[in-house]
Amino acid sequence: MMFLRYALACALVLPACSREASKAEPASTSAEGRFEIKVTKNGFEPADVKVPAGKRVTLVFERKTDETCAKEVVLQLPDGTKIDKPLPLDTPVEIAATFPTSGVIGYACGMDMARGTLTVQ
Ligand SMILES: [Cu+2]
Repeated sequence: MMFLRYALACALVLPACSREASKAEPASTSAEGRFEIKVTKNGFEPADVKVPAGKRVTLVFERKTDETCAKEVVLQLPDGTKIDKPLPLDTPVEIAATFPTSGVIGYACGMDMARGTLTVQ
């Protein structure tokens, strides 16, 4: 007599992928001095933002699409500080700065393809 024994004991239990999606950040209370710039498939919108000279301002970048290469923003401040920040999808990224003198300051994506400007006045 032959007994064939098949042991089928392959049970793979994959743990469910749990996402840590909730990270509550306290929103700034003052809207004044905040300038929102969205990244859409058209690029930075609005492409030019007017900001006051000599005042502390907060630029709030928020990328709203994956159809863009602008997944980071590169900006050089008047004092020479280079800011290079990733822009995660649907996440506001704040850059606080003071622009002492009027003029036009350009910024771009990491590859310098999508561009926008700040008009300081
Ligand atoms: Cu780019």
